[in-house]
Amino acid sequence: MSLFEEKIKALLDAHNDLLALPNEAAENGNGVVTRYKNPVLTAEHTPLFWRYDFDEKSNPYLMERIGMNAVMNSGALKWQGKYLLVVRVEGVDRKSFFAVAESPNGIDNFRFWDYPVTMPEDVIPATNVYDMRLTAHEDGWIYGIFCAERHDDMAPSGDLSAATATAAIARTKNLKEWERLPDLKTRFQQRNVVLHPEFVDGKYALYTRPQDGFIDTGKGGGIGWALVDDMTNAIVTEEKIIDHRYYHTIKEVKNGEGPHPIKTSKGWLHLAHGVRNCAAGLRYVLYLYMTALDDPTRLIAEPGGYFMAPEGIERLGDVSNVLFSNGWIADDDGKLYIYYASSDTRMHVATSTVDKLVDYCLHTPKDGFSSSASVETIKRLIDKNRSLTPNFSKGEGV
Ligand code: M1P
Repeated sequence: MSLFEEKIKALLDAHNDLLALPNEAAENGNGVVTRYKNPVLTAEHTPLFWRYDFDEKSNPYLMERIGMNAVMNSGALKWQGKYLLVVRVEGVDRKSFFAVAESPNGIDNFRFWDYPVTMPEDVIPATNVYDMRLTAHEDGWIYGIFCAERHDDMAPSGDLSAATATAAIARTKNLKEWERLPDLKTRFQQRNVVLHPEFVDGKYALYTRPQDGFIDTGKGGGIGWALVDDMTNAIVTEEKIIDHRYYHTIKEVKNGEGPHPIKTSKGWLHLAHGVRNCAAGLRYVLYLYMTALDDPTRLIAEPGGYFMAPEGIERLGDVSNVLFSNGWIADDDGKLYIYYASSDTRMHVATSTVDKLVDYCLHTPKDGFSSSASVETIKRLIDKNRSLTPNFSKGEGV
């Protein structure tokens, strides 16, 4: 074996070890979700043949030719018995693209398909695309709605950061060939647009996030709801906010729907992200809420605070202090796989069950919007626990 061949073998062996690494549940969960020790995907999981030219003549030093920077915000779908992620992969050139990775069990052994997704362009090509939400709609198509970002040509000349965010729409039957549909037409810029899986009043229903600017939601914001007649020419004429932002909460600055909600016997179960500002910058956390089965715009449960926030290594990355989720999978037995990215850098899984998260939503106290309200809520729980055991205050209770 030549030295070049030996170097290739060493690369392949190390990569195979990484892909085959078993994942284990982390200890000390809070009873709501179980985290796992390893991320399910990192930039290092991307195939070596996307990154290395294995021809000794053109790459005698066996150097990486195309670098990958991060994998993050991934749509998720159980498909043909496999757990699939449509991953946002970001190259070192700062361009994101989509690539499918699949796992036999949802918690480890995720492997990318050979080629990234070739996503057709809309009339005006996008500079960057990211954060796809997948919906296997009852009309028989699998839709992917994602953000298409373009330079804002209305910005003063020389402003190279000004951009616009639009909800781009594509559909597929096999996750390989994608049909691009026209971008969503709406008065506002949009990110975090998600297709509800069922028709509502015979129409397609979208969760939206109207925003006045590219980053700032401004006066807009909140998770919105809009009905559209036709996904091949989706036009939002009316949009109403169903999940609002509030002062001094985890979603004070902005929020956005995660993946599409899961239908349960007690209502639609939603996963979303909330953003607040602090001296360290924006902090993104995940929260849950529920809406009514007979009217998916009516909130029926608003547990206070976050459900998951960055912990340990999750706090660090390209955009630190961020958890973001746009994909989850509910198995037929009720087991739930929540796929989330930490700090815009890597993908993780956390597991729970639909029943547990419904219980969490229905029994976690609401945000009382003040410190004294929070204290009263805690006191009610203490009183209840004291009534259960006289030795409670000595730490010998329950
Ligand atoms: O950097 C954190 C996230 O910021 C944006 O989310 P939102 O539109 O809610 O502010 C997106 O760019 C998202 O991709 C990113 O993870």
